[in-house]
Amino acid sequence: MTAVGGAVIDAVPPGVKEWVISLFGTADKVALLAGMALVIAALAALSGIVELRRRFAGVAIIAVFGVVGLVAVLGRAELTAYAIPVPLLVAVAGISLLRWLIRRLGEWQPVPGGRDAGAAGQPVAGGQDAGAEGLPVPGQAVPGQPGPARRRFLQILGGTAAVAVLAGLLASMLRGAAAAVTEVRSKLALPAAASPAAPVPAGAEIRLDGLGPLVTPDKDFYRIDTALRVPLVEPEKWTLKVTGLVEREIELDFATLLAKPLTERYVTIACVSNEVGGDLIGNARWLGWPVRELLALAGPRPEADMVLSRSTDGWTAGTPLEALTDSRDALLAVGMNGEPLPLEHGFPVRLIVPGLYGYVSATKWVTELKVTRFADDAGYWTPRGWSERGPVKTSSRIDVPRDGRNVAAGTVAFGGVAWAQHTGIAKVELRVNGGPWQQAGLAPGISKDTWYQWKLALELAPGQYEVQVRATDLGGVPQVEDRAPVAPSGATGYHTVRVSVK
Ligand SMILES: Nc1nc2c(c(=O)[nH]1)N[C@H]1C(S)=C(S)[C@@H](COP(=O)(O)O)O[C@H]1N2
Ligand SMILES: [Mo]
Repeated sequence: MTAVGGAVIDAVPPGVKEWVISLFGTADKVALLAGMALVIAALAALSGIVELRRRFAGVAIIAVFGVVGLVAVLGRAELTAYAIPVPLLVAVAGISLLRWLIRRLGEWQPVPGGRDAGAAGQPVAGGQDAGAEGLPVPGQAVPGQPGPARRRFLQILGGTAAVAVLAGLLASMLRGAAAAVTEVRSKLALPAAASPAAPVPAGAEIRLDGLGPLVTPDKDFYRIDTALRVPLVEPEKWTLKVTGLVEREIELDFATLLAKPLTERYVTIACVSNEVGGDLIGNARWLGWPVRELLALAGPRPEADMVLSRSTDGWTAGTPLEALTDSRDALLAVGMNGEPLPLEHGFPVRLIVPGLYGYVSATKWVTELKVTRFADDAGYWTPRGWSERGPVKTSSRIDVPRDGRNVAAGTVAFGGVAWAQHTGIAKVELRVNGGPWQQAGLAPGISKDTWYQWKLALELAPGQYEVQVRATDLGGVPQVEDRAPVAPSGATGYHTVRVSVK
């Protein structure tokens, strides 16, 4: 089911996926799985009805579904040998269950003639095999059997129970594997950074009710990926290969990585799917080995201009080679906010690149860096309608007061965040009902690679107000006013909140 779900995720047009993400937030996978459970239940019911009317017609439906499952499994990059028989076994079990139920039905419930009985007036369903299998001949009631309504209820109950047991077994297997990796993670001690993060400057964090923390705790950090279940990667077995257009291919294991002099930096990462005013953005302290040092060992060839990083689940990102070799702190990260990466955030190793959207840079569960060219390779989202390059767009957000709030007349405190990773923010301004821009108080950022908090107190008399925010980066470039949707390269436009002052 996860394989079919993955294939669904891979196949749906980006627009639909974005719509689903916006509908369900990051719980979209729950919706997908629930939707698929409904589809499967409907297919099962359909198979039963069809099979009852025409032998093997229902079996065919299940078989087709099994083949679809098999194709989906084979199409997944996280393919493991044990995954192949799963859809086949499920299909065989489904077909056996279906035939068994139909036979029971034949025993219990004589199918009345005429429903689908054909020219001869013989009952069709159950009829053909009843003789062959020595079952009661349809048309003759079997004494001592429960009534039809109760029978049907019992069958449904039995079928549901069987499915639930199977699902439970599968779930507990997965949970067991997750628990093992969770255990390894909890015992893992990360080394101290050779190059620690500079301390957070005094005043960088503005205290204002409703304004989130400057550093996002792991548990609140947004999560975006195509993985239906979190890839479980044991550090012991993890390796990273550097391949492609390099002088020397390199293979790195986890112990070797931890023995390198590590760098710790605050970096704000954002999703290209983040709407204006959205929360698919977070700021964390990442510990890792600079990617440029690894690439320097491999020696990229002069014609290379891109690194295609690949995750254990087959997902890929295409990052400009330059962003991984210039002076910015692009990291092969092992730590997040002082702990090993959480499983959902890429344990044991992911990429973090300041200044680029996650879809072209932040590969979680990373296992390969292929040095290549944009002309020859593309990351996962590029052929699905997203830009080849994904530099973060300068943006700002009003967090306080929230859109649609009622506030008391007088001094109203506005606050929020602004970001232009790797360029930095110079100023943040607010305007009320399209009036003149007023400069907000900008807190010192931790670095150019992180978001900045800002605050502005406005005197507001009773009435309706529309308040907008805009940021200007340290190069003097203001954020784009024209509204653009998230696809293909990130949303633009001013975040606007409406407040009623009473
Ligand atoms: N393996 C893998 N890594 C991935 C993705 C993915 O789908 N699979 N999604 C990327 C995207 S689109 C974003 S925005 C970031 C999000 O990282 P986070 O979930 O840790 O916040 O991860 C990136 N890394
Ligand atoms: Mo993203």
